[in-house]
Amino acid sequence: MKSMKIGIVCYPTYGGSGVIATELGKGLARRGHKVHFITYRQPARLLSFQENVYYHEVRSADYPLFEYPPYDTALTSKLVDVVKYENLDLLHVHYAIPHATVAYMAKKILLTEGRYVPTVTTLHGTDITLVGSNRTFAPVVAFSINKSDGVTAVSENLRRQTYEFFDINNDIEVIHNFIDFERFRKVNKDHFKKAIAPNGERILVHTSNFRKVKRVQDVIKIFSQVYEKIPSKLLLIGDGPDRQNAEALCREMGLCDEIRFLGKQDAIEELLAVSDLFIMPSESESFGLAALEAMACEVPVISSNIGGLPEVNIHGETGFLSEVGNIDEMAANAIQLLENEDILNKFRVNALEQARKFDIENVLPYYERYYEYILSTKIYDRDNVEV
Ligand code: GMT
Repeated sequence: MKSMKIGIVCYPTYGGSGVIATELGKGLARRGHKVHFITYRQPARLLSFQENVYYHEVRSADYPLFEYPPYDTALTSKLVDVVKYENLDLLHVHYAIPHATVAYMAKKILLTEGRYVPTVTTLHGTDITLVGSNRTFAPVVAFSINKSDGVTAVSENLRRQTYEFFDINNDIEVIHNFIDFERFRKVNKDHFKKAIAPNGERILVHTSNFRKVKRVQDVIKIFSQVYEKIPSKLLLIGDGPDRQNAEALCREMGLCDEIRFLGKQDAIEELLAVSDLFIMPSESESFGLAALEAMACEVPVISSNIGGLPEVNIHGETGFLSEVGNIDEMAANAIQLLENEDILNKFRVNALEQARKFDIENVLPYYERYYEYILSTKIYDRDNVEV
């Protein structure tokens, strides 16, 4: 396959879309493509040197007149620059807002100079389900999706929802989230286990950005029911707006000694490696990358039956799914699994087997073929303007 020069635009934060974008870029670079990341801060998973990886920082202008620094304008200018001077073949933007819109603008500017660059937008979830469907953004989101040369969604469910919420006349290809087994696999971390659960207690775990949509309080309430029946500990990994409320609930329930708030952690896989059960009671979840990470480390999942989660977590095989907010059922399912070592082990094996379907090594060629297809279609200008 011919090596390509690909620009990747993403949020550099700990969120799932940034993680997927960064790992995708690193994976493509390993396969010989030149990958240029363009964003406002070095992405969390891009801190060490890698062959074929480049990073371009976007700096927003600061001026007393601007109450809100015009990031979109700065990003557009940077994209025009990088496409021109690094001679990029394609721009792949992650998260529709504002990236798909900015990519369209950059493409149009470049067209005025006779330079064509196709754009691919990957929809990750909240850009459609929470933010995108907001009236303020909706017309711009729909327009930008329609003007992208290629559009991918991270689950069948997200694809369906995008067509339901917006007036979309573009094809949407489903390319699921993926996992790197080099990193996410069960490793022996017995010393961690002894420190966290000194008396052989079961370990339950939840990782998220502690936003309302993650329903972290439900995690604590589920744990409280499990704890009544089974000696256990709960690890809460991540940070965000709901952490204070979660801490207050732990105090109210008298569970402070059993629940540990670990904050943001880099080596999540080491904590997953000692965990018995992953809890994801989200209100909305386009895919549930955190659940996949757990499954790759042989941890079964108790989750809500929402969004793309049923495409990842198979009910009665890799874990259990319940309606959002059905804490009693989630707790009962958790207890059923944790009580029986044989069943738990069976679910562990199934979780790993299911996770293998999302191996990054299989997904990378999929993206390459998709890029090649987009490059070969060459719709120079979706507005039908002569160039
Ligand atoms: O989960 C979050 O709130 C972060 C968010 C993001 O865009 O960074 O994650 C979304 O994208 C992930 C990667 O594609 C998906 O695995 C998550 O399910 C999705 N989150 C939601 O839909 C709530």
